[in-house]
Amino acid sequence: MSYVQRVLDDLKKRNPGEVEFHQAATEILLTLEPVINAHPEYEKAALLERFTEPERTVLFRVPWVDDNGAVHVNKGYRVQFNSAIGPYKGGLRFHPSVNLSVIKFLGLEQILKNSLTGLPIGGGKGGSDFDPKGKSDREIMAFCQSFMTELYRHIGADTDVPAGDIGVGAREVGYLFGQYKRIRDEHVGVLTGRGLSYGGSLVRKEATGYGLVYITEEAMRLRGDSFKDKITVVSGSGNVAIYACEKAQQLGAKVVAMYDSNGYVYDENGIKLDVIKQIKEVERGRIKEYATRVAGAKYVEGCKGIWNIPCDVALPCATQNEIDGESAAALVKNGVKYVAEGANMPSTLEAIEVFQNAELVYLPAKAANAGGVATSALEMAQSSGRLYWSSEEVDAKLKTIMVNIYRNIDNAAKKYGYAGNYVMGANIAGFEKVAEAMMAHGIV
Ligand code: NDP
Ligand code: 2IT
Repeated sequence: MSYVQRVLDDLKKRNPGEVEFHQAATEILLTLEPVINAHPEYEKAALLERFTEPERTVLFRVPWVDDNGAVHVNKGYRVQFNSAIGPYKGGLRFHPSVNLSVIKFLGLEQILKNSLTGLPIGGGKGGSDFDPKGKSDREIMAFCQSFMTELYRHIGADTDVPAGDIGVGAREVGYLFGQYKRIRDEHVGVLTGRGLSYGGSLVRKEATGYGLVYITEEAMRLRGDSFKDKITVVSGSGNVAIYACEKAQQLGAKVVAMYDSNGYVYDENGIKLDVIKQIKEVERGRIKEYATRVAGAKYVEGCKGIWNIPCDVALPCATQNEIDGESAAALVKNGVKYVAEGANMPSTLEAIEVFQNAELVYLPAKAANAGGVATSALEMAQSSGRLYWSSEEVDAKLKTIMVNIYRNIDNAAKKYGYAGNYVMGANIAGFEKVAEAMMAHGIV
């Protein structure tokens, strides 16, 4: 049995029931075989065993009081996965589906994603099974303050720098930062995605969605193609989805559908993003509302049907495993040309196989959505330098980073004889740098 296969089998045995973690580890480890074969010293140093075991896992209780005086207890997590190339960096997710397996899959992905940005950031992830939906601002604040009252002792601007993810946006980052600053008496860049009035970076809010479109645009450009008139489906209607839609539309795409966890809207005239922003960013409402406000648009209950809509470009931007084998086959049958992942692990292993066996460009999450964390690293640089860059400067850096990521994953895939396989390319290019740093540090 190969070293890679043995590590994967052991990982499944030693982390029973962690299905999302097993899925991410399977997708990553099996593609690393060529690098491992080229470096027999890695096995002697138990490099993969160390790479797949978090350096530290923090689990904690988060008690809080709702507006009626009832006491609730949620679970809090921070997985500090790998600090070989920089301080732990990665978002916090607040969603009822959060558990240790979800945070570990996200953390493992984050190590390689952060490496691909070319910036000095290690991998981490955290969150809670708290559900922000329907909570008052005071309840959100109470929860965030309680969460940070434990988390503060584990993080720091040079140790571990959290940010947003599902259910954690500008409002939550604000409350988390306020509590950190109050406890530690330090105004430092300990969280990214901060508001512009207290150390945030221009373009961070837009960065994941914009970056997703920039890397897809580069893949198109090299094929003599562009976003112009491309029928595009974007899943989700949160931070990543909204700014992916915005940039795709600026480049001439026609985005015809988006969803939230209840159902999707289809607008053959092209989604009116100002209406989506009003419903989602201002009112925190449901996407169903869109069909009552825009003539000609229709709402369909349930999410899965969105992938049956014929499109040239699919940008999954909601959550893990939103595209299964069947949905992938429907997209391929309808002639999709580009699939680029804004969400983390939105495609099941079966879906990835369908995409890779078809004639299309498939850009996996850790490369395609790296623009968010890359811009977080730019925010860290600005915090350390105690200065601000203009939006033009940040946007230009983001674009360069995304183009470089495309080039690096393309080259890595070619180097090992897998041209066009960006899953191989992204995993290998991300892993090589982390592996080199870990070897340099000795057995730690
Ligand atoms: P938001 O909370 O802003 O938006 C999430 C969106 O996805 C909402 O529309 C939400 O619908 C939908 N969604 C969540 N869970 C489900 C589900 N189980 N089924 C269907 N729809 C669902 O999060 P973000 O936009 O920040 O994150 C979206 C994805 O992008 C995640 O996978 C995240 O890990 C990834 N990502 C985020 C980055 C960032 O900078 N924010 C960076 C890189 C990746 P509803 O409102 O109904 O719950
Ligand atoms: O998945 C991700 O890359 C994020 N949620 C962003 C992490 C960050 O630190 O900006």
